[in-house]
Amino acid sequence: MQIEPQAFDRVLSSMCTEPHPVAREAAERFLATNPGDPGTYPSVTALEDEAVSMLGDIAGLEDPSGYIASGGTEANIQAVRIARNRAETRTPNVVMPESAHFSFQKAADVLGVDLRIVPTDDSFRADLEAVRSCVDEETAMVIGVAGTTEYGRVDPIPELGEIAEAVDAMLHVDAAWGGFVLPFTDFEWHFDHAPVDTMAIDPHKMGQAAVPAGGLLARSDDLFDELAVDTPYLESTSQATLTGTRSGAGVASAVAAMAELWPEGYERQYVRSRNNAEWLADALEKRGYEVVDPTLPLVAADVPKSTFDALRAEGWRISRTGTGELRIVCMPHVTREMLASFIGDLDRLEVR
Ligand code: 0PR
Repeated sequence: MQIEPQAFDRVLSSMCTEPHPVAREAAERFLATNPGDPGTYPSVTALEDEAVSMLGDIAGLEDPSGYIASGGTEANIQAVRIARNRAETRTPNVVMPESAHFSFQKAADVLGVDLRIVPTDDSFRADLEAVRSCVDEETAMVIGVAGTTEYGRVDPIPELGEIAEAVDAMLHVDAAWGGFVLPFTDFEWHFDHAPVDTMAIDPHKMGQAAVPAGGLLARSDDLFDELAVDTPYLESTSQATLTGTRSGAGVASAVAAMAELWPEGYERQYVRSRNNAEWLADALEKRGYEVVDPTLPLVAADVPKSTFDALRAEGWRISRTGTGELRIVCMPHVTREMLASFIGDLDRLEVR
């Protein structure tokens, strides 16, 4: 039986993309390896060290600890787990803006921490006053997002770091999507800009690696001691990952993509994506739609549900924000031609 995968030519909502050819090739070669068992598969373990070191370069961290996770969800869950295990209270809380990804809800549920969700301000970034009044001596972690899922916004990370430090809490930055474009912007988002303890940064999103390749980074190795469990019948003595058997394909493909593209290739891609986002925002504005100004290559616009449905019926893979705006992510596979054809369909199908 032959089932064709989804073609990318009408996919405008995904935060994943077509893997770079070198990433695809590396994934295939390492399909049968398991970095969860370093004693048996040492070559993929060496590659994983390489991946973490390159993620450290991207995220301003000189001597990084970390691993290649199954995705941003696992990285976020593990970061919250580190904070919970380090907390001295039995009733820790975690504070995050409402713009943070739903994976933190899973984390809070699985880990039994109290998740405190604070509003965002007019620019869709964490409201600092709200964060300040929400933290207390039981706050184990403050979360900032560097590239939000819905609007591509970057929270004020240095200020969140100050708030976290004041109550002795950890600071986690979710750069799962933004991490591979932010180095080419002026935003302050990484380990060298703020007292960041942990970060999610996913090669399988803007990093052009094959799925599954998420990234979890930590400022120091001892943070992972919080997660280590003994592994009696493996040659390695402990494991800090959430999953056991893991994808060597994800690890190899992350290394291949980063070795090929960091930094110039990613920068070229960022410029293409940004120009596409600006072109699209402009095209939508000219047609009278209210557009959320793109700060990273992600465009949201107030397009009526009926028009949205007509475009979906035409085969466009598009999605909507929680408040109903059309949302388009300018990933590497999204070309100007695709966007022009999308706008052509919008003109033809729009319901006013
Ligand atoms: N953090 C942020 C900021 C994210 O945007 C996402 C995923 C995650 C964490 C979780 O990452 P994983 O999905 O790798 O665990 N954001 C997209 C979303 O949930 C992911 C996505 C990817 C959606 C591909 C659609 C798609 O086709 O909407």
